[in-house]
Amino acid sequence: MARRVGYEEALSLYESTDLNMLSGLASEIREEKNGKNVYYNRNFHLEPSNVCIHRCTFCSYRRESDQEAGSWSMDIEQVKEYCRDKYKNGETEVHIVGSVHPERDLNYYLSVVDAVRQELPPSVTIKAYTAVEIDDMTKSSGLTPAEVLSRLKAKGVELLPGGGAEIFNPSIRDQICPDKTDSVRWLEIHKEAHNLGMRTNCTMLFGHIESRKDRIDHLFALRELQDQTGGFDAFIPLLFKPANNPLSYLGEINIIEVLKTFAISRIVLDNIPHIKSYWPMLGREMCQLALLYGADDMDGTINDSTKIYSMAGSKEQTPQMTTEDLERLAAEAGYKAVERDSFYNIIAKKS
Ligand code: V47
Repeated sequence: MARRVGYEEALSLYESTDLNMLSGLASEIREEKNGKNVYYNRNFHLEPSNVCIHRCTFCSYRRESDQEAGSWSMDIEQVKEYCRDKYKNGETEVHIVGSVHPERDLNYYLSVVDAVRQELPPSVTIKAYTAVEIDDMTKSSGLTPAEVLSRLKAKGVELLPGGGAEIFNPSIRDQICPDKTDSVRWLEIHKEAHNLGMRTNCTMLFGHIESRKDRIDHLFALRELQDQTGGFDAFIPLLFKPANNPLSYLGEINIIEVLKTFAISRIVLDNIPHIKSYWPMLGREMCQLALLYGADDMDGTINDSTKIYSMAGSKEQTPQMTTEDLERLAAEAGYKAVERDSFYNIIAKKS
């Protein structure tokens, strides 16, 4: 599919129930871009706190205060201890994402990055903080997004994760994350990061109260920014997991819709090189199936370091995979797993 897909065409492809056709179109594009490669890395997450000022109705992870059962907040010593505990198998990336804690400010977030940098070897890339957390840092410091990002970059943050995008439609946002960074600001922060030479990811939370049209609008907004900056490396469709949150009554959407969403994402986002099938959220089987609908990246080994999805009811209650597990999943789908660094450079296998 050499030509760019228009808005109406994207919507009508989404209506189709011809999964073979969608898989074929998406696979053709993914193979043009990435051949038979399925990328993964050796990584772990650091989630410094789950105490959050925002009350997103899809979230099972947040706690209201440090006094509430099930809450945690790490001090700098605990961040260092955590890094020592999790860095075990030649990991090349730490992904830092947490919450918007009512009492933490830019200085704390900079100290976390400092601590991580001191504790881990230089071969470990720091991917840190969503646009929502960065927006909060601008508020607590009075600095602009570009100034906050420059300070984070100076401390060693090289990439931004794609979280906090949810669904850009303001009326859906009003219902699922009313008081949070809006879509204009989310896009502005990523644009600033791209202007500073930082690579970033982007996401879409789907399968809750949004429509297919909302998803297409979201994808088109991302495509438009990517046309301007070229700064996104990967898009991650995040499937809403319904356990233990105010939207639990919705349940989980069906697998056909999930696979179609992967395919449509791959078809519309013709300017974003990678589509990530994030297994801690999808579970291994669905992650593997998404490889046949346009995904070319499985994220990483994780080393049981993220709670966002296990708390929301993912099958993966202690998410960790060996490189052999990841290689097997890719091979069974007819692809070849290759280890990458955070910038999608291939890491040669030691023989
Ligand atoms: O923004 C929260 C999502 C995101 C739920 O950049 C939920 O490589 C589903 O952005 N069901 C944070 N999703 C995680 C994130 C991410 C994950 C993996 C890789 C990357 C990357 C980024 O998690 C939030 C929100 O959209 N989320 N709760 C839930 N119940």
